[in-house]
Amino acid sequence: MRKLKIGITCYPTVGGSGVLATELGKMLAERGHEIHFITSSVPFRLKKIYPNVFFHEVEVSNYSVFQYSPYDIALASKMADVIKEEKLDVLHVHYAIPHAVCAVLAREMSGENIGIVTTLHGTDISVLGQDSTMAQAIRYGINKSDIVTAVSNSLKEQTYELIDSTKEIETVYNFVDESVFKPIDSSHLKEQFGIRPDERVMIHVSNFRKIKNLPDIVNVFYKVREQMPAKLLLVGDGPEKQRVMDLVKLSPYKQDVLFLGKQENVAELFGISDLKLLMSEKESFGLVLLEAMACGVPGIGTNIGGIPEVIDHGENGYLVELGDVHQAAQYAIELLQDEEELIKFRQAAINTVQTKFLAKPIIDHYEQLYERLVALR
Ligand code: GMT
Repeated sequence: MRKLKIGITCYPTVGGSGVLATELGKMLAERGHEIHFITSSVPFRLKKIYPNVFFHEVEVSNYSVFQYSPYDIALASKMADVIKEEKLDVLHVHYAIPHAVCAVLAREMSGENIGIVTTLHGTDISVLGQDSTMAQAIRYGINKSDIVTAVSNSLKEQTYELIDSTKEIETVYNFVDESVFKPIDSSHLKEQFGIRPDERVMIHVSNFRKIKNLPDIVNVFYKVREQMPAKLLLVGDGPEKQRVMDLVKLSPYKQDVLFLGKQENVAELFGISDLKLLMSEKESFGLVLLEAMACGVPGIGTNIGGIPEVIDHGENGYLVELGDVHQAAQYAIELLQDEEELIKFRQAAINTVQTKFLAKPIIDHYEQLYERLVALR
């Protein structure tokens, strides 16, 4: 395939959509494409230097007349500049609001007939799609994009339900970089965290928003902890963190819940983990679940959104109804007490990633979408 100039816009801070967009950009760059990130800061997963990856910072004016700084206008203007100056072939935006609308505006401003791909990630539809101040703009961004993808079938269906649009939406699953997320022996970390060899380790990684249902995670852990020695690793930061810390302080098991904050090398933490918990009330996919599975850590997740497209119940993890802490704990206890079964689940988790969510075929798919767009112009 010929090498393209691809603009990528995403939220550059911690969050699944930004992670996915950045990993995609890096892998496209490794295939020889020229990548232009147009974002408010350098995407946090963009650690390595690539000669063909460029960063265009969106700077927002704080002019005193503005009651609110117009980020969306600044982003659209920057996109238009980059489209023209860098002669982009494609603009791929992640998360509908405001990125899809800004891309459409930027195409108009630039006067160039550039192809726009919009990838829907989750809360841009499941939360904002129900917000009357946003729904119309989301529909506009979707309808005016040339290609729209969603990260799961569930999100695609939800988009049709919530956003009155007839635009064709293709499911392109999230993927993991298997050179980073793989089974790792990081057992030395156990000692550093004060985890004894006889203790099981459960892990949750997120941005600690309300929809992640952190109290359910902690309550599942307490029930497990009543039955066996165990530790819970809580990785990440966000608005709910203090509330969860306050909750944990009251527990007799407070010593067993470790708040690790934001961590760079999550794969190493998965290397010491036996089970991943994701008890969210909304989750279009659950990228972090996939990252855990790639490292050989099975998950227990809610039967919500795209999670059932990642977890095969009873094979590589378990699904429970939203809020069913009791059932989740039951599954966890059974699995963690049965070493042979746990090994089977660990292997099944790795197999699922290998067969359904490997980076290569998914990046191929995105490349085909770009190629289709470029051929039309
Ligand atoms: O909810 C988050 O953690 C961040 C959010 C985002 O949009 O940045 O994640 C969404 O996109 C991820 C990548 O596609 C999905 O794996 C998450 O399931 C999805 N989050 C929700 O739907 C709540």
